[in-house]
Amino acid sequence: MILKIAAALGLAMSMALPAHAQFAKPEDAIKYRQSALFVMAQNFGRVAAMASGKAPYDAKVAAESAEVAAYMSKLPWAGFTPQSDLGDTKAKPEIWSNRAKFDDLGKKVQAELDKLAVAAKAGNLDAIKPAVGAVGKACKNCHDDFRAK
Ligand code: ASC
Repeated sequence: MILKIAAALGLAMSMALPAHAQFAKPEDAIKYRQSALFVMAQNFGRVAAMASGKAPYDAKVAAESAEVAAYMSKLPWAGFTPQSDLGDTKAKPEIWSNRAKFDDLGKKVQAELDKLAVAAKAGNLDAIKPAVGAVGKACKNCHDDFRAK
């Protein structure tokens, strides 16, 4: 019985991984956040290309891509762990010295991607366009302060 409870607890904790991500080594944390940001950017970029007319508007693809981007935007932040400021990363030390501002800007990206996902789900290209602009601005705001060139 005790063992079963322990096993269930262990399972519950492992399922909570994205929110309380633990990494075996700093390189894993770096890879984790870069991977999440890459998948996020790929999906956002697909919608952005439609918004700018570089790609034909496909409502279904736009909705799916925006939804994936919005979901992915929840993940990278857990990868900015204390020991992962050094290594193969463009993350600036300011992330760790000014974490509150970094977290704020990260939340803004998530909020704007959520709005984009709503617009894309509604199939409204006229609403998608400004939402894409707002996401791009939110990305840039964070990069300006916290990503090395
Ligand atoms: C993207 C992408 C970024 C942002 C940034 C916005 O599509 O990959 O990093 O938008 O260029 O300024």
